[in-house]
Amino acid sequence: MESSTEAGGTPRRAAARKSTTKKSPARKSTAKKATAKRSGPGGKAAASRPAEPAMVQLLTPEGERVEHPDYSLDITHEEIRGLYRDMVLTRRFDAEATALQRQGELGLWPSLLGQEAAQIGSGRALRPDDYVFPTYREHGVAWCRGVDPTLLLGMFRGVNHGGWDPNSNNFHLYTIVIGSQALHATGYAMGVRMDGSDSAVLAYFGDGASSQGDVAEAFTFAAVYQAPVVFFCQNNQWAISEPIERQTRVPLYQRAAGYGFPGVRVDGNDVLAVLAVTRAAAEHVRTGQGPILVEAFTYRMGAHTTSDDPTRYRRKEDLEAWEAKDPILRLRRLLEREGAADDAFFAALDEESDALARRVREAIRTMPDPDAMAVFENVYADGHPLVDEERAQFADYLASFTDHEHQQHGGN
Ligand SMILES: Cc1ncc(C[n+]2csc(CCOP(=O)(O)OP(=O)(O)O)c2C)c(N)n1
Ligand SMILES: [Mg+2]
Repeated sequence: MESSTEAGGTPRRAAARKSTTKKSPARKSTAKKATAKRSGPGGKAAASRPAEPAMVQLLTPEGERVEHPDYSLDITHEEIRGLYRDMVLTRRFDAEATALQRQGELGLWPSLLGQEAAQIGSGRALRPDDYVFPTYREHGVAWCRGVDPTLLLGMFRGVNHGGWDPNSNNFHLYTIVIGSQALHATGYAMGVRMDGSDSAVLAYFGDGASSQGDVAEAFTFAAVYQAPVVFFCQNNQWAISEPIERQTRVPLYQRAAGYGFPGVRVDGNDVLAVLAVTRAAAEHVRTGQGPILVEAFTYRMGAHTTSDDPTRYRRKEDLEAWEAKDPILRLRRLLEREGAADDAFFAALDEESDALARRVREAIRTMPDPDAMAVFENVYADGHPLVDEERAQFADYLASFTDHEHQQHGGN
C-alpha cells in the first residue's frame, strides 16, 4: 500500500493541494512550512510526508498581523488583551490540574497545552444561545462559556459523572466516547433548525475521532438535513500515540467536500484567525447554509493525558518546532509590537493566574466525596430489578464494616 510514489505525494494528492491553495500572502507564507518528517509509528508514509496545505492565518508566529482575502478581523487592543488573558488563565488552570493529578488529587487529566488559541478563538466566536458539544479536552471552550473551571475537575477526581448543568451555559458534559458527541450535536442542530432558531451548534472533536463511524454518520446526517452545525476539528496531529498519517490520506478539512459541505483549514495556533474563521462558520450555519467543517491545525504540546508518555513515540525536534509557534507567545509578541499592553497588564495577569490556581487547589481539597450508594442513582429513570438487587448487596457489604468512614464512602 505504501509505495514510494504514494508516500511522496500522488498526482491526486498534489492536485487536491493545488486546488485549495488560493493566492494570498498569508497562505503562501504558511504553505512553505511544516515539512517536518517523522519517525515512529507513522512508518514510511510519515517519513515522506508532503508539505502541509495552506491555512488561514492572520498572525504569524513572530506576532505580525497579516491580511487574508477571505477573512478579516476588526478587533480592538482591548479585545486582543481579553483573548490573551483567556489563554493565559486557561493555561494556568490546565497546569494546575496537571500538578493536582501528580499530587494524587485527580485520577487523570487531559491537558490542552498548545491548543489554547484553537479553543479560545472558537469559544469567543460564539453567542450565548449557541450550543457546544465538547470532547474531554475543551477546558478553554468551557472557560469561554462561563463554566467554572473547578467544575471540570469532578469527573477526573471520580466524584461525579460531569459536574455541571449543560443547559446553564449551553455547554454539554465532557464526552469520553470518541466522536459520539458529533452525533449528539447533529441531532441537537436538527432540532434547532426545526425550531426555526438561528443558533449555531458546535461539535468539537479530534483528528483521531475523524476515523470514527459516529463522525462519518454525523457528517452525512448534518449534510442531508442541512443542520446548523459547525464541526470543529482540533487536529493536534496525535490520537494518543497514533500520528495523523494513520487517520487520513488527505488533509482533514477536505473530507467535508465528499459529504457536500465546505471545509476550511485554519492555523490553530493563531487565535485571531480561529476567531475570524469560526465567526464566519457560525454565520454560515445560522443563515441556513448547512454544516461546515473547520480544521484547526495545531499541536498537542503535552502528553495525551497524565497516563501517557509521549517521549516514547514522538521526536523532541517536532515538539521544539511547535514550541516556537506557541499560541500565547505569538499574541504576546503582537501586544508588545503594537504597544497594546504595558508591564502593569502582564503583572496583574500573573497575579490573577496565581489567584485562579489557589482557587482551584482549594476547590479540589474541599470537594466532597459522593455517598457510596450514589452510584446506583440515575441508572434507569424508573428503576430496574437488577440494579435494586445490586444496591441491596452493596448496602449489606458496606454495613459489614465496623467504622463509620467505610460505611459512608466504601473503598479502603
Ligand atoms: C470509542 C472510543 N474508542 C477509543 C477510546 C480511547 N481513546 C481515548 S482518547 C483517544 C484518542 C483520541 O484522539 P483525538 O480524537 O485525536 O483527540 P485528542 O485526544 O488528540 O484531543 C482514544 C482512542 C475512546 N475513549 N472511545
Ligand atoms: Mg488528536
